[in-house]
Amino acid sequence: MIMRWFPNGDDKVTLSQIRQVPGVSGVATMLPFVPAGDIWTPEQIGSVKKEINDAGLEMEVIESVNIHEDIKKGLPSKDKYIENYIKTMKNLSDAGVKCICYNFMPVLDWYRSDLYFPLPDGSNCMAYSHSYASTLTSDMMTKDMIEGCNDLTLPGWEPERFPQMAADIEYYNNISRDEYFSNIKYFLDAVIPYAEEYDIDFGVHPDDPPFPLFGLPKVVNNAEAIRRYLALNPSRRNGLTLCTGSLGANIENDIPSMAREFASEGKVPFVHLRNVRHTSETDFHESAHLSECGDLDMFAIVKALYESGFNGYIRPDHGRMIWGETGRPGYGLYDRALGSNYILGLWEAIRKLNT
Ligand code: CS2
Ligand code: MN
Repeated sequence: MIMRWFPNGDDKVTLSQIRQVPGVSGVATMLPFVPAGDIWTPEQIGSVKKEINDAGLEMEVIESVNIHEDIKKGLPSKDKYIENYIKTMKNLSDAGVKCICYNFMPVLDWYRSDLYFPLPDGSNCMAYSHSYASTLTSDMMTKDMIEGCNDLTLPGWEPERFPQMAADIEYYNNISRDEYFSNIKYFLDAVIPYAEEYDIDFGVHPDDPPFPLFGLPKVVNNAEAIRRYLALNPSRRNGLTLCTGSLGANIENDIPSMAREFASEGKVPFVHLRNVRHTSETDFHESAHLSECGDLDMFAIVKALYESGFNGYIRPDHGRMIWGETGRPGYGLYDRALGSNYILGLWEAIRKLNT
């Protein structure tokens, strides 16, 4: 069980706080100030690793090493950025990293229409309204996200992305989903042999939310798309980050059955466990992790993982803001700590009933 943590003073939650959450042994982290496409140097990686290890925690998971837009677009310059990506993988592997979570979403990494949606119990959480999102231009969306970020970077909304967003959207509107999948395959075929050599599992993060915005191709939004993605390169290293909240935003997705299918193939190195409550077919807010607080059956999901022999990393993903905490939306300490221990409790009960 790990928690996400942001280095370089870019997190209000401290490593010593995370160290005190029972059962949490490490963090998923990243270098937020290295632009996508640049090499992460051994020095940069080493200093973050030292800080994490000195706090008594492990750094075995990176979320994310972002993919340069030229790779996603399939431009000739992609080879240079892929070469850099492989160098970063080597440097991470030398530092003991075992898993890289990344995404292949064009332009947008994730989006919520409300970062501070109030819940009846006085807490707040992130929420999504598809009809609202559909009225926005990319500039309006960016403005909303920057205003809501509480002076912390929002992962996936790094300022370097903003200037070319509108032009990028236009670019993707002119390529087909098949072309997009061939760009993914090109990337996977280049990096996965090195993932094998460097002993690193790749876990692609699903599209969040799983509904199309700005006419952009959706790539990892249901079981069929995941099958297609994993089949692009058959190595076990080409895996999935099973994010229950992202996939669960589409009520048609059966998360326990996806967990069973992909984890039993050994293709799930990393799981993001969180719950969502739907307010309509496309609209939802995030909720506390407990099954009864949302629409997902956490017991069924954890059981499916257990029974499929899952032995990767789990993090509680997003949480609500509770007990007056302020900070990066989704990434407060308290609710994620509660969520992690609820999940660990489910895991212990299922394990003991099975042995
Ligand atoms: C998402 C993403 O899971 C999450 O927290 O908000 O930012 C996710 O980290 C990336 O898509 C992974 O590449
Ligand atoms: Mn996630």
